Amino acid sequence: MRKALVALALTGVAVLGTATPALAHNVLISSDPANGSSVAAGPAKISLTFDQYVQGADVNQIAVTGPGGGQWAEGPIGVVNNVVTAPLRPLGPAGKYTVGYRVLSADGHPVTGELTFTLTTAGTGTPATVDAARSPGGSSSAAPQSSSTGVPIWVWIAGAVVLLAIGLTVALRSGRSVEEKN
Ligand SMILES: [Cu+2]
Repeated sequence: MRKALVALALTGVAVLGTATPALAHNVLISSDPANGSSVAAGPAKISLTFDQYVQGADVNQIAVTGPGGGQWAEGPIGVVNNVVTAPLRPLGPAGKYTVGYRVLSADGHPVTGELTFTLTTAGTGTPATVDAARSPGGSSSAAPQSSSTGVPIWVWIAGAVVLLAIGLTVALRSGRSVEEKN
């Protein structure tokens, strides 16, 4: 019995010890337009594909910044499993467009990144007046994001299991009545 508890405690410690590296954040695996690509006409939308599903959340954002700082993404952001999309306005000046994103990983952490594509032929569009595409129902850009950086609940559960196991081990070690029953 004691051996089992110690083993359980050690397992819990091992799980906690490897929690951070084992739970990888979402990684962008492809996009449309592709990073570094050139397009002759502005695409209707930006599409980002991740290695794991993305959580639908207000923190999801995609901003597309064009030459001269104009903003070209226009919400709402769509999330379907591991693909996040943002509608684009018809693009304007030729040049480099930077796609910046922040999405909520499957593990509950926000991840950010950016990629670029080049518009080779100027379009007739004009930039947006809002600064980024947002999730449906997304609140203002001033919304607090503290809740998205919390430790996943299972870490607390694993920690509680470890503490319980250690507590039981100590109790068994010092508890005479329990020893006599065995
Ligand atoms: Cu994470």
